[in-house]
Amino acid sequence: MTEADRPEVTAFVALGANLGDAAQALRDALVSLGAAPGVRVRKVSSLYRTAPVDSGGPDYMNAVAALATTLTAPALLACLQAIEQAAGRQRPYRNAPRTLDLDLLLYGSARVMSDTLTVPHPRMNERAFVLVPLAEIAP
Ligand code: PH2
Ligand code: MG
Ligand code: MG
Repeated sequence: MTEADRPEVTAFVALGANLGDAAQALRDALVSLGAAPGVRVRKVSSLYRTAPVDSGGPDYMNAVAALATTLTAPALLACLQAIEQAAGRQRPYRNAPRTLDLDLLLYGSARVMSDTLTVPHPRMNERAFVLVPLAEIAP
């Protein structure tokens, strides 16, 4: 099956940032996502200002987007990581303040457990900064 033949899958992505102009970073990321081949942005939550959880630094801006994608889950992950890299993402230590974090929450009803990807996201149910925006667009 070529990519264009693949059925569209609904995927949910959490967006977060707490360095620089975090709100603008989220808006830019949504534009990049919409421009990526095989990805359409279907719905976007409000932007939420949230206190850091298990990390330091400034408040975060968080949001969740619903995508329709013909990419496989690993290909979508690679796309998210490329957008993080383009936004100057660095990973000096776990949960370090970041210019942009794009986490794949759900990929249709798929369960994925590989060395590089776990879906559904293993910590999404513990995180109000994910669940509140997710409930806004997919109650
Ligand atoms: N992301 C984390 C750790 N802590 N806290 C908030 N408020 N928002 C986040 O996006 C966030 C966090 C790890 O990815
Ligand atoms: Mg994260
Ligand atoms: Mg992440």
